[in-house]
Amino acid sequence: MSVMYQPKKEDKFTFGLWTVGNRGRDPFGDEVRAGATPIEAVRRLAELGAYGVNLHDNDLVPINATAGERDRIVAEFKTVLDDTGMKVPMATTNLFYHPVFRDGAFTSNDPAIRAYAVQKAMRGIDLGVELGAELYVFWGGREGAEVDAAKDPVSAVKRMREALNFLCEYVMDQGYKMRFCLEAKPNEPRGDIYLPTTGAMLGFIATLAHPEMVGLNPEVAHEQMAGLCFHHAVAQAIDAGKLWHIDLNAQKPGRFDQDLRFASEGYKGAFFLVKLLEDNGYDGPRHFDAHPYRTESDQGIWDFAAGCMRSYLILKEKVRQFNADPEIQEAYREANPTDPDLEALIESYDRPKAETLKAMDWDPEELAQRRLAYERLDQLTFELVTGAR
Ligand code: DIG
Ligand code: MN
Ligand code: MN
Repeated sequence: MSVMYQPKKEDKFTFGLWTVGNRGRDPFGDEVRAGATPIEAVRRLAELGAYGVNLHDNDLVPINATAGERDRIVAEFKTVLDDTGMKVPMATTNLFYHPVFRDGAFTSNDPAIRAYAVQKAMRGIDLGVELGAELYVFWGGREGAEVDAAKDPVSAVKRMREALNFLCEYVMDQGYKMRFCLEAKPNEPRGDIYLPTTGAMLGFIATLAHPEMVGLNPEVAHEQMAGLCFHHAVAQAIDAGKLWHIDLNAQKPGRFDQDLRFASEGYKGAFFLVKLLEDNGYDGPRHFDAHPYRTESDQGIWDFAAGCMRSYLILKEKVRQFNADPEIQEAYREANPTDPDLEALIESYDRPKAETLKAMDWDPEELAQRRLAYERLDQLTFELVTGAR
């Protein structure tokens, strides 16, 4: 296999423990494989060239573990991290698997469950800090509704804000170096999930008491489930200075959340996503929130993991070729005419500019005639991504 696409620590590839630990259970079928244990995941991913792993609290520490059991498990995990040099850049709380959260966690109608969820998140934050995480993801998988007669959507947003404001204050009070990343999803497992898209999360962050501590963790499959262009959503996150983490996977349109191996579907979108990340100097983890096909054996888990990283590196090389290709770049320049005087006129307001602009004589018929040679540029892109060029 070409060493050109051999992952290195500086690529910052990370995997959730739950990805290579996935046992293949789905709503219509039982487990099909053992899945990797946390220790095995760290060791095997390190061998493949990954930078680190991420985890939900209960991926490592069972929800019913005693304090002593927790400390023993964490100590053993820290030892294997030290042995392999693997990092834990991000942690998160499982606020969706246990039946207690069946009607929500932070947005549950039951104040006792809301309080328990905040307590569980505080303990998850403590664990993340202990493992070296400086990013903490909140994915509200159960924060939603099927029966809107039972739940007030305005109260739901208010409860999410209260919980996150409380937890921001907790991090500040503890003196932790940690920032939060919000992950959106439109539905599944709830009929509708509140704050369903990255755009909705951006609007929500602006309402928080400490918006400077809260960013985004967009996921490919989740925006695509909403019928949206993922890399456009990521572009807005970058523009807002809020792209602090990202969940990479793949998805067929109109399906349930497939969490497929990165770039295994939608090659063109994956190419433009990698182009956006690399062209804009994204320096966060390239995190794979995906899992092997249910048809895979335990050996296939590592084919999946290697494939995620290799596919990213192949697309990264395609981006380099695209940016260096004279014919493509000439077509791109033709598609992006510049006029420094006009651009200066409209990039910021003052009254003289407004009066100059209002006095100008535009002919929309003439403007409409300008050539847009997009067919040629799109064909060149197709030929580069497919290797024909
Ligand atoms: C699912 O897309 C979510 C959970 O797995 C987790 O909270 C988050 C971490 O990336 N993604
Ligand atoms: Mn997903
Ligand atoms: Mn995710």
